[in-house]
Amino acid sequence: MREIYSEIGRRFCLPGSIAAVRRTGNGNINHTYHVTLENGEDYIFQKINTSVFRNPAEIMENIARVTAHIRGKCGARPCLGFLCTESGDNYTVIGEEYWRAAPYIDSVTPDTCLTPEVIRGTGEAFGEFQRQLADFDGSVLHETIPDFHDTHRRLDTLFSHAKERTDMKNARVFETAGELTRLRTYYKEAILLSDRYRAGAFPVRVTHNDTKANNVLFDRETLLPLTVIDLDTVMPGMAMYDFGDAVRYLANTAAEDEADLTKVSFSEERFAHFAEGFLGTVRDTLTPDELRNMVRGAFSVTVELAARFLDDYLCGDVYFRTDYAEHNLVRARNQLCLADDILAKAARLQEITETYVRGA
Ligand code: GN1
Ligand code: MG
Repeated sequence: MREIYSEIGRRFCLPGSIAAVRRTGNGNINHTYHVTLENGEDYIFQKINTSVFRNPAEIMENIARVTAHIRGKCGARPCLGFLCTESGDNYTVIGEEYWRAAPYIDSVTPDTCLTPEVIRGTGEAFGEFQRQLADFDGSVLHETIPDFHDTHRRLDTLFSHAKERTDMKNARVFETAGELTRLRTYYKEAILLSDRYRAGAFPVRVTHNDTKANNVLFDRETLLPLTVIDLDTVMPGMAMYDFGDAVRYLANTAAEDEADLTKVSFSEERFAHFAEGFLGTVRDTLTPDELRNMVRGAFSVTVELAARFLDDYLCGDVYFRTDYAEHNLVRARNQLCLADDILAKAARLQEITETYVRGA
């Protein structure tokens, strides 16, 4: 047992000593551990990635505010919240490391049970989260990662890194020439929404900003959604990107890092189930212009992720967790393939969203 876990347990005043610790979760950023005490109680310990989140105290302040706001709205469902230390902080610093702890919620994630009901439930959960925050004043939130979903800036950053690395004759940049060309072709279409957002064309919502399906926990027995997790990136943002990021992940018939591109496609069925859950929950609170741009949101955020993965590949894999040398390149190719398929199916996907906007 590493001493650090016991120290974390002490600081968060856990009722007993630790019996087991195992790595859990499939996040690309933070390190998450499932901790069991001698008395059988389960907890989650998480080490915050401080090279991604430069100011962890600010994220934890955001989370405290957001969870306090939604606490009264959770009904019988568990409400996400981190434990506090004796001094009342919802995180603790050990050496250079920032740690937080929460009671473990026994659950499953859609990754492991992608039924139509679960996909619809995922849409409802993210929609509900957005509704719960509709009366929350986003201006009090810190921008934990500035310009997080500024697709325009993400693409420009990639192209400028590509240029620098071409000048440096970096091998990786030559390997990715084809992907860079494809991203240039998508540039104009992909930056449209974030440019309009920046110009004030869309309402500023308080959004989750990382709506991967595995950020919703479901009851093991009933398969009903319990809670949304991973609130690190809750910030002011666009409704279309929360929708888009969710379907980018969930409607992909392959994993986000599947290397065999013949397995990658955008499932209209899964998209429809998610749209039904999400739009059914939020459509009354969104403007017609937002509702019209959901499919474009899916395309834009998929291109954005392709750009982010490729950028990380060029920069030497400094951001996302990678398991092998080409991991980020594989992810970028996967997302480009998915973006192609979204474009090819765009008209049909638009019809589907319109059905759920009308409330069928
Ligand atoms: C990261 O760590 P995880 O899986 O929650 C990333 C998201 C990406 C996602 C891609 C803070 O999220 O933006 O969509 O990987 N989070 C951050 O898998 O950059
Ligand atoms: Mg996340």
